Amino acid sequence: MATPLVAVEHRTEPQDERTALTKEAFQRDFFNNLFYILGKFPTLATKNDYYQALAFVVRDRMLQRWISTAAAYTKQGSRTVAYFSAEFLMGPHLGNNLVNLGIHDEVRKAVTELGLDFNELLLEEDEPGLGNGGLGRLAACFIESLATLQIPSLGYGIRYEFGIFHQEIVDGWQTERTDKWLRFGNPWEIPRPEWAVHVKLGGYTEPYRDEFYRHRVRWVPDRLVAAVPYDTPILGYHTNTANTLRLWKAEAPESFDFAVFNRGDYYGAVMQKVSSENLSKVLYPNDEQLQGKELRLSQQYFFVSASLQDMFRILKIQKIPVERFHEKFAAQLNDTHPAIAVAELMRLLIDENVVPWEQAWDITRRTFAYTNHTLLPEALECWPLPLFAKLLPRHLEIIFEINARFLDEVRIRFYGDEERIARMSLIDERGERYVRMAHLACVGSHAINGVAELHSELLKQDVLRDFYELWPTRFGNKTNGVTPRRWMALSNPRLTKLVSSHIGDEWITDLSQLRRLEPLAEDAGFRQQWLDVKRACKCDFAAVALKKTGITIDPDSLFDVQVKRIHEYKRQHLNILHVVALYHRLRSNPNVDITPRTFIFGGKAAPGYHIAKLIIKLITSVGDVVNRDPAVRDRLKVVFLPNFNVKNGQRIYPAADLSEQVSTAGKEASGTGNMKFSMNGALTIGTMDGANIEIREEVGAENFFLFGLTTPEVGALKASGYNPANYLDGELKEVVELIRSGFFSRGDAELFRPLIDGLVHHDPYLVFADFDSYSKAQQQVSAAYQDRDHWARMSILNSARSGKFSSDRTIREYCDDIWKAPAVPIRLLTQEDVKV
Ligand code: H2P
Repeated sequence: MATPLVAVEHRTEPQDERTALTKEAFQRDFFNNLFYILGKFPTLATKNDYYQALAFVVRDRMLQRWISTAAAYTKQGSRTVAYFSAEFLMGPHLGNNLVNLGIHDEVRKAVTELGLDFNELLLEEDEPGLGNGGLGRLAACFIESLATLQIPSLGYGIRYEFGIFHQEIVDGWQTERTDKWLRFGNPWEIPRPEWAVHVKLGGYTEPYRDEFYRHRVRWVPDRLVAAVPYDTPILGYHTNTANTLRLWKAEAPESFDFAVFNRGDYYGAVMQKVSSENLSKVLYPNDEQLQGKELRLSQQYFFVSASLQDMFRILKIQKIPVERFHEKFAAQLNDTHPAIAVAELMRLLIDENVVPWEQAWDITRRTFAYTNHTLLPEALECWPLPLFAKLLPRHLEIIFEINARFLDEVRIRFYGDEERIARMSLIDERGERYVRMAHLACVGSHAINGVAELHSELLKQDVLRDFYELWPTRFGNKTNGVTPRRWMALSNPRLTKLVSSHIGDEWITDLSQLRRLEPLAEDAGFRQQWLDVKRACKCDFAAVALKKTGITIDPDSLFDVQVKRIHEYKRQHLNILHVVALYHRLRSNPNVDITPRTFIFGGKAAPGYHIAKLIIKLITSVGDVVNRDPAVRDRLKVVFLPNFNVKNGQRIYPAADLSEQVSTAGKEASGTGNMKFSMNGALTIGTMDGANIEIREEVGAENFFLFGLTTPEVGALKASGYNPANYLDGELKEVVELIRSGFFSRGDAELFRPLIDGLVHHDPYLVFADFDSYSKAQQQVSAAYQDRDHWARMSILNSARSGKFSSDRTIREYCDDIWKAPAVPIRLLTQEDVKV
């Protein structure tokens, strides 16, 4: 009998040769994979080969769950959540799958016994960076929670060949490199070409009569693209559920046009292939001007159409009539990127399944729900009408019809209010005409939500006010959350061990149990252990920072961290102005007593967003001066960690003492990094914005450093005619002058001028107005950090009270209030069960 390698108490179901994990089986399979899948032997094998050999061992153990899950759903015709998202920022799979299978530590041991470095193998995985930031990462947390809660679900998105660019810092500037994540293959996905579908584009429409003499419309496209699904199993934590992330790759329907080739035009013959494949080639970075980007709209339609066609295929297999589409599926629109789904489902029902308009509309509305993620007006998608008409002529007709019927409803409700009709129309008719995707999403959904309390309120009062007045009951809030499996269990094993040794490990699936740590905050021994864990994480991060930036940082200094997309509303410039203020204080009075701090920044700027890139340059330039200045005596350090992504995040959150959440009030919809920090015991310095408000409510005002104007105060100040120059005195003035003088740019007084002049003359995000309040709050932080014991207490309480911010809680709310999707427990099948 082979010795069992793994204690898998949660496995109550049968296992066989392939799925049980004994040490012998592990080693056998590992080398089998190296030989038979990768075709390598140890002398030639690279680290990546070993990573892949390991990944395939793990994948084998997942497939039994995946097949069992699919079989159960198919048999039972289970109600299924379809999560539509143009982004899934998954992060590396291997570590997470090991944690969720419950075999992480055992596999680590087995790998180490083979003489290999387990951590090095984990780092070999090129993470699928198929998202920009919070929105894509939220989708990833959600599908993991759905699986953990055993809710049947499918994530639908795009398999971008190149994900978010890889950021390098060259001479202090961001430079973008193509993200070639598929270079060495992807062991986690299984292509399903047998389920490929065709997506139409362009062309024209024409009326016709079918064989029953019914009026119908035919769409004659001028292009067809094949959409091929690539499936990735998504494991629940310690459950048998393995759901599916289905990402679409674009291909030419015929990879080679023989007619053209025979005419001797080789290049022309492959052109179609090239142009089709472009559709899933690259992820668009945020904050790029997209209005006229035909390829982006094509991408959105491509994945939405493929996904809806796939859902019809599933209905057919399960013998569910199309009229019951909305009973089988609850589809969530993650922002407006997939909003075209409203028109596409209508088209599929009416044109392809001959469902009458009223019934089709009823099905459509009952199927979709829409989540808004931003209040910034420039981020609300609008497509120029001519572009839309050219690419999606049939959808435009359908949208016009939806709009006509919708505006009739508005007219009756709000008699004589023509302005309201113009505001609410799906078509923006002021000047050049646009299709308003947020309006389409609202009209086509039975539920609309924001992602934190304040954000959901502001949607009702501001951006979507007219829709709220029309349908108040459709609006709700679902405060974001993050998965504790990746963001604690996997990324912070030390803390996980400490916590579990005191309160058991149920908190991993019921985060509210962390509350049981509260009494331990009063236990001096526990506080010391807590600080020891934090220090060890800081040492780990210091090693990473040294390796990636060459900068040595002191693990005993306060780690003050801001990691997120670089954007003016997120105000990384407020943070760096404060760093300059501290530096200035130090230089003006070398004996000043300051709490040693390491300022850590990370985040990508959209390649075309010049001011954001200049903010990065300012951070790195300040760092260059401060880090080298002997007068500072290492009391301040500034690190810009390049290429912030999931992998780097996993090392940063556990190491942070202070979490910077400093957006202008009313601008950050929620934030999710704020939650990851707090869970891992960092204290927050933040404004009354997004989920910060709820974090503060949970952890207690005394464990949170609040500053800045509130949303109403921001509104009032702007209404009264904000003049940033009025705030330019005292320390702020000196700081601005120092930057202006060229001190941080080798005497070049021009370099930062666009940034500084922008602040002095416009400052749309009220950096100057909040500077003083921020600086005072930072002084409180410094003072508080001096009392390490008290800091430990606050840190423990932050973590203990972060239970609300588990994505399990968020997903439960979506399931109860919107999706009405019950859990379906899975019984594991063996190969015997599924033999033909
Ligand atoms: C966005 C919002 C965040 C929100 C996240 C998820 C678009 O993410 O701005 O406030 O938490 O969606 O709902 P991000 O800025 O990180 O790209």
